[in-house]
Amino acid sequence: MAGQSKSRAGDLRLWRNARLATMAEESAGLGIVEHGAVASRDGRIVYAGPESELPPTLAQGVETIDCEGRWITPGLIDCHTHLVHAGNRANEFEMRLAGATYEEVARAGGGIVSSVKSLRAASEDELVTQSLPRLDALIAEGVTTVEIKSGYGLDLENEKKSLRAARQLGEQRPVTIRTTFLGAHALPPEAKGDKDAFIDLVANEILPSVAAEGLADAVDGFCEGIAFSPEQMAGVFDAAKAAGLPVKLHADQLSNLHGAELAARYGALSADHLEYTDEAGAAAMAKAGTVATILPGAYYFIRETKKPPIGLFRQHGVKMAVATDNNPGTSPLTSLLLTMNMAATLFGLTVDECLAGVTREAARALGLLEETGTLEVGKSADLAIWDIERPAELVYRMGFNPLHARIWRGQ
Ligand code: DI6
Ligand code: FE
Repeated sequence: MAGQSKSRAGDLRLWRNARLATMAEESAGLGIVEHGAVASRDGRIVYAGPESELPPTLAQGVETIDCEGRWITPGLIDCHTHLVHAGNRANEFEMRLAGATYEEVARAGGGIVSSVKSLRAASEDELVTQSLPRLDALIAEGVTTVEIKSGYGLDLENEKKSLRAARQLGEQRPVTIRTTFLGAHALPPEAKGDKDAFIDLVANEILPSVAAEGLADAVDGFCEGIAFSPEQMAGVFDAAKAAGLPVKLHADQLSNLHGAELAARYGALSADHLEYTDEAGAAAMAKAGTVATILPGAYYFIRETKKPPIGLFRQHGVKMAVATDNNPGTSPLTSLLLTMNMAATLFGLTVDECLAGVTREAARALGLLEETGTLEVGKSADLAIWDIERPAELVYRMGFNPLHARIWRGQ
């Protein structure tokens, strides 16, 4: 699979006899086209609409795929993952099941710090090798774009190693990888409890160096009592701004520190988790156009009971993305299909919201809406073709994969 499948120029391809969920914003609901066709040239969509209106020039001498009535959606997008990590924390999971508290787990060497230790001990190639099966699990479900955060390195060398490993994954598989620098994820042991000094290091040394090497497409942080304060995060965001990078935030996951408002104030692409976000936070996000990224895997896995305020997001017109949050501590989840089911079952998202959340809104949360996330002319020909009768099946099933074919950049 390596290498050779990346962008072959000059190809004109046509997928016909399909039902489309274009997810185009201006169309109602899923943007359904019952007797549809999609054409691509050089990896770009040149037509998506009714087959009867296909321009004749696109119908002749073209490599044609008969979809036999199957559904085509945009390729899925997982817009929030910590997919590059080393080892796992199944041992902690067992301890917790046996009744251990978070503190006991931490004292036994668990928590984020144990993942930091494992990541620092792994080479870049080992990280790639360990992360590929997780990426492949996503790809097998029609995912064509994945965001990957650093945040288990927590020093210059290891943060860069993580981001390079993430970029390497995009060279080894036909998938678009977007990298996010999450230096402000946790306090590493060598910081000896001094959060301000560590934030200073992240903002003034690690971030500028990561940005100068072009290793990150965005900057994220964990704004929480057990992590960093809004003031500390603002320092990191100022540095991101100076480096010309957009920001995102893990906000209001375990308590309401008004992270959603902080994210909105910085014009963040997204604020993520948001279980404890209040109405002021939702209103601020709506005004700033900051996407709410809903992460039901973490909510489920840590047995959180406070649900994100979906009603407020709807009321204020906040766009919602849905993602796995794949990470070894709070969401060891590599199925975006199951994630949609969780978002619907646990939080009451509709089928349309779930599907928009893993396509159009996930693209928006990555600043990629011009590039992917809907079936519209000019965008990358990233498609998922499904053996289903109705789109709701993609949300309804648990642990079943109806993917028929997956197209990335027209291939
Ligand atoms: N929020 C989370 O739930 C994870 N990171 C974050 O910012 C936890 C990551 C871990 O435990 O490894
Ligand atoms: Fe996360």
